[in-house]
Amino acid sequence: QEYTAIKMTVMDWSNKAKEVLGQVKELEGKTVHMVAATLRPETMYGQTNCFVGPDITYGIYNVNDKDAFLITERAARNMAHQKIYAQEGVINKLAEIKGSDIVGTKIHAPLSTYVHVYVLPMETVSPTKGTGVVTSVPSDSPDDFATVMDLKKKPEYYKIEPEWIADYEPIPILETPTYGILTAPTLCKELKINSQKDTNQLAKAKELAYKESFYQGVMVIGKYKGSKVQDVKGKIKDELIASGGAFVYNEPEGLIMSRSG
Ligand code: ZZB
Repeated sequence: QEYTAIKMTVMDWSNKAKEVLGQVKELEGKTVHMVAATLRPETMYGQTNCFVGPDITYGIYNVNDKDAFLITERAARNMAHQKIYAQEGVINKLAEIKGSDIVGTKIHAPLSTYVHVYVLPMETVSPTKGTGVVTSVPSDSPDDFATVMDLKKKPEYYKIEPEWIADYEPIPILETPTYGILTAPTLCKELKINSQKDTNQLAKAKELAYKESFYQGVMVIGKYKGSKVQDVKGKIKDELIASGGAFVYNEPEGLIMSRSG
């Protein structure tokens, strides 16, 4: 699986992260990027937050003299063999931190309409897919919209400050004949999805959204406004990479056992 890896740069750590990382000498002067794997680079205009799994342990890995990536250990190992680090094959973990401790960190997400956004918790983040860090586009991803709804309804339960999400409304990115300008909210309503826990309905919604957006979608924002998604998806990805906001990340095809089956 080939993903576009989006670099979301840390602007201000949460209080808890400051406590945990404050003593780590190796991080002094380093820029840390939370890296999210996506299949939808054309939707990056609509990023309203970033998700981590609250119970997942992340590492902060050295990339070069200036930069470090916050990702899972598994992703760090995969990246070591993809000409991403200054030293090919070398994994250098500078620190470790739990997802719940990162929640509330302020980041800059490339292309997002919002100047900065916050890191929030999502219960359904898979530790074995992508980087374990997920960028959130509630306009076009049903999982993201459902989770954002949960967070807005029960901020205390999820241990977040309401203002980390309250002012970050979904932004129309593309229009389709079937679902209009807000594909994910429309699908969640039609399929009666009320929470991130509605996993069966969410899988169905995701499938429908992927198909309709790719084959029928037309951009309603950015420099390619008015163009078909199919025609500009690759260009938006290439430009994100050229600007230093993203890179290509390849995920190996699972285990040998599952491959032979
Ligand atoms: C932004 C985005 C915008 C995404 C969208 C989807 C959609 P798939 O299809 O199952 O291979 N993702 C990435 N890593 C994880 C993870 N560890 N745990 C949970 N979700 C993860 O999944 C690829 C998509 O799943 C990625 O693309 C990412 O969300 C999320 F408008 O990035 B996406 C209809 C979907 N729309």
